[in-house]
Amino acid sequence: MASITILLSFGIPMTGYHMLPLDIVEDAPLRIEVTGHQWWWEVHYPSTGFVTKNELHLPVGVPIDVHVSSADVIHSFWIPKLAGKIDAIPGRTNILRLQSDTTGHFRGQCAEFCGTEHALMVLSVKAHTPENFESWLKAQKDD
Ligand SMILES: [Cu+2]
Repeated sequence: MASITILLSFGIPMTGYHMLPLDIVEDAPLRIEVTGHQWWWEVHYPSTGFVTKNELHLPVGVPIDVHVSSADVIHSFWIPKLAGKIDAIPGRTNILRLQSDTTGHFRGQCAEFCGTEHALMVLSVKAHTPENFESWLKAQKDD
């Protein structure tokens, strides 16, 4: 029993660490909060306070922590070109670290059947150069 406890105490933290898609950094440069709703995505940029609907904007070349939750039923946040799926669960926040290395437009899709309009629960993802991302943020603040 004692040897199992010792092995687990070494094994679990290391396994968990290696399952992360990107290295841990002290401060993620950008935090984006995504909440699933039947049947749309709410995307909140805490550093600015504004919200987009069914659109996620991010700068290329930097790791981003996406804090994923749900307002109603279980959804699954998935941008196939950028990262694997992560569940959006009511009352819980799951964190997905992702990074885009190219500018462009990507499609996100809810990957968990969540009701009659599940298939329409699409997220439009735009990866900007850092300069264009700052311009986009500024334009949102000015609106
Ligand atoms: Cu769904």
